[in-house]
Amino acid sequence: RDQALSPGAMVLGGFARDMDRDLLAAIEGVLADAPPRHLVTPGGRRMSVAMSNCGGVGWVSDRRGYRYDPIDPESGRHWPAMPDIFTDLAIRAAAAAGFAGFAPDACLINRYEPGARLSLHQDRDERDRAAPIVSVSLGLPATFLWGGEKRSDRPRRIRIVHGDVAVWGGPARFAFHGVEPVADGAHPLTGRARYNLTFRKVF
Ligand code: MD3
Ligand code: FE
Repeated sequence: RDQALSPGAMVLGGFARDMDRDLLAAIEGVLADAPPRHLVTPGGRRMSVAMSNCGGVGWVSDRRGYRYDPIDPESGRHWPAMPDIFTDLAIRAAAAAGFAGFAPDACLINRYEPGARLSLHQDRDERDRAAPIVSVSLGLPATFLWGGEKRSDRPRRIRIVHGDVAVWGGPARFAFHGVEPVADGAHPLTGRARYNLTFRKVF
């Protein structure tokens, strides 16, 4: 069930499955301190995905732009600490995909309700361009759109289910990617929701 998608990019099928309940409990803990919110893009559009963060810095967007900020602008406090179970998983997944020594300092938590989507984009707000990104999916299934170096490259569609972990770095680090609108449904552990954790080394 592992899939090498292109040099530097792979899906580790079910890599996080045996920890799903512990991961979801840790997510609940973080979200109790930093509730998920629908950020606004610099263009003024409300994102359909609700987001929060844990770790040293968190990704935020508003009318002024995108940035990594050590402070949650909603609360004025630091983001919650990254739970050890998150850090351990991210390091193990990166190593399994060939990126030894990954040291994430940020974890973005994306919550998708049915219909929520992420349009095609690149992740390029991170200062450390050598580190990979690790993505953990829980709850409702999704279809990743996996493009190329150029926005106009026709994306591949990749089905991602509960417990799958994707890792991309090296030559795949700046590929365009997105998530199709999540189909309606209910997952036994998350209900009508999909969670995605993305681990990054920003600084
Ligand atoms: C990168 N989140 O938060 S990465 C993000 O499901 C984000 O919420 C996705 O993209 C989510 O910035 C998880 C999905 C992904 C898929 C294919 C890729 C990232 C990729 C291909 C190349 C590079
Ligand atoms: Fe992304």
